[in-house]
Amino acid sequence: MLATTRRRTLKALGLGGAASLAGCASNAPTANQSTAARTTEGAGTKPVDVDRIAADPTDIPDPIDRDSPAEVDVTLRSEEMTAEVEEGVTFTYMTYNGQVPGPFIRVRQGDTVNLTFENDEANSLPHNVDFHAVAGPGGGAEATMTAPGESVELRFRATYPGAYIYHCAVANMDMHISAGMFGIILVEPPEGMPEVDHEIYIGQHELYTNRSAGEGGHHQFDMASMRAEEPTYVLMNGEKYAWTPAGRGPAVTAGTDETVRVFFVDGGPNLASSFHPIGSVWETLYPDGSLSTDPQTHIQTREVPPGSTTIATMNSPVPGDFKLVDHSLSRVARKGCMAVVRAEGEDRPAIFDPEPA
Ligand SMILES: [Cu+2]
Repeated sequence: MLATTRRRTLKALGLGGAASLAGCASNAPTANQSTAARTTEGAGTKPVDVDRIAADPTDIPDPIDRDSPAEVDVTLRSEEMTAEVEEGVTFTYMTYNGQVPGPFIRVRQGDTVNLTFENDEANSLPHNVDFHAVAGPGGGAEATMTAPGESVELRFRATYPGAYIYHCAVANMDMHISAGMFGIILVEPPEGMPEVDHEIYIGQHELYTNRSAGEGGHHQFDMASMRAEEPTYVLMNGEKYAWTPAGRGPAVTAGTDETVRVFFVDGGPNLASSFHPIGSVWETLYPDGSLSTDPQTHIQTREVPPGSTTIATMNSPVPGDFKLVDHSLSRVARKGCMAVVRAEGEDRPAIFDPEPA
């Protein structure tokens, strides 16, 4: 679990009410925080508000263990906060609950969601949230439009299953999404989803700044490069190589032959991702996060447009590091877009032998 520092202790995204009574309190994603501030090294950077802006890919609520609808309380809090994109490079992100992507929300088809949306009083801008899982005007965007210091409530029923993006949708929505305001709400079908060994959560998006990738110091958001759709960084979970052994954090680990389900969201705001696991294929894949059809099987690379998701599983019979990438590979080599799943277990030369006798 991540140890993060924050400007203040924040309420974790919570589930309460009927869901808690039904024994589903463990569904609440964790967001344990303390209050100290921290300063990065490096000339020209800004003090950071949080050690890691990258969401922990394993921080996903447990599968729904209910056979009837419930009321689910969810709190999303918009927070503008400075953090490192990579070592020596800072950027002032806009976030839901201080992480990129925002918290993974998990409900069951037919559930009623009681959303509290808060706009941190320390923020400088209005924010809101548009859920693609909401059947209603703007996905809730107008209903949740708030100025700094305001808090509003929205009640909606999750009427159709699937994995859906949620994102900020104020007038400069491309800017706000680019700064980090997007995440996944998963609406499980009543019968649930097949059991797997591990689930992880990855969000890709683009950062548009006034400097080059890797140039030290504080990067300002840059409207001209966003208008031209020429991002400085293309990232998974908000930081360059956020969850890679060679980058900022450890790989996600799984045993050989264990199945890993990846919930992937492309926040964009502009670029589609050609999502691929190097050294493997997607064993099963639900295009666009639709759980209304059977999954495709043995898919090498799947395009995920901005504003959409995919749900895919992978497993490896042999040990090694499996890089999750956007196969538009300049984004990997030049702009920071990668995550790693490490498979641990016994070698199997009959399947893969790098040194045949
Ligand atoms: Cu916003």
